[in-house]
Amino acid sequence: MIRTVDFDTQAILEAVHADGVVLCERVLDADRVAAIRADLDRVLETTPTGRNDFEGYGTKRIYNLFAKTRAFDELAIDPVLLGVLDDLLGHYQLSAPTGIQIGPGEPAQGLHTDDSIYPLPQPHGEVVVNTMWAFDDFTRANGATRFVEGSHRWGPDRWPTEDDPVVDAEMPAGSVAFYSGSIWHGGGANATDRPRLGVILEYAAAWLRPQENHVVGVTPEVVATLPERLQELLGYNIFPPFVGYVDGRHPKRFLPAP
Ligand SMILES: O=C(O)CCC(=O)C(=O)O
Repeated sequence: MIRTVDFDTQAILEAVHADGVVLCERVLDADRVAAIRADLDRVLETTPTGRNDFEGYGTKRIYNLFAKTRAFDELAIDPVLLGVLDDLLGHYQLSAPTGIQIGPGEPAQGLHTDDSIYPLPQPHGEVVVNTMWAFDDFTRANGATRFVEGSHRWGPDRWPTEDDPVVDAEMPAGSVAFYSGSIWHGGGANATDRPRLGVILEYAAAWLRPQENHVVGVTPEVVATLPERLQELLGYNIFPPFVGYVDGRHPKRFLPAP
């Protein structure tokens, strides 16, 4: 069973270091869950299902999230969350913020690690940290994310086998799972007749290219209206001393006046 802790930076860090994954239950109250859900439902109406096994043929993915909804502007810069990222990643930006609605009948996604997309020699320090926010109750039956606890410490020569226990991140709507980019995990099978909705806010070290190119995806006019910290997380940042400059200057200087 995955450990559950208070929504507290130190408690989360301790558990992620030890197990690679931790749950914080009911961080969002029912009204906030309902409001965010309603806006995601609007977006999902025009969101296609996946194109391959990894995305899931019966699963809808809301890419380019910050161009489509304002529902995550506050959550993405929540102080508890940023405290965790400050410790684990130092300088970072949003990598793959994505709504994931696993449809009824979808088989389990293959287990994978989120940081394996970067061709870095292993072992390496933490370069990716992910959060999965639940907007339905996550259950074993409806496709709760599955994790191999402790596998964030395995290194390059070990893959999950049938002998490795896989645990389901069962959590009520409004909860969040924090997990290391090196932990083996995947979406579960949805054996119910209702979809399961979650949103990953995934962050990567600022010296890496983020999975999604937010600078192209979210217009400068929209970015200009957002909190400054969120602008930085969407690519308008500098990794010291000067990675990310534009014409020798900080990229924020190129945003229009809000
Ligand atoms: O939907 C989930 O529970 C996890 C999905 C996932 O890990 C991914 O698509 O990378």
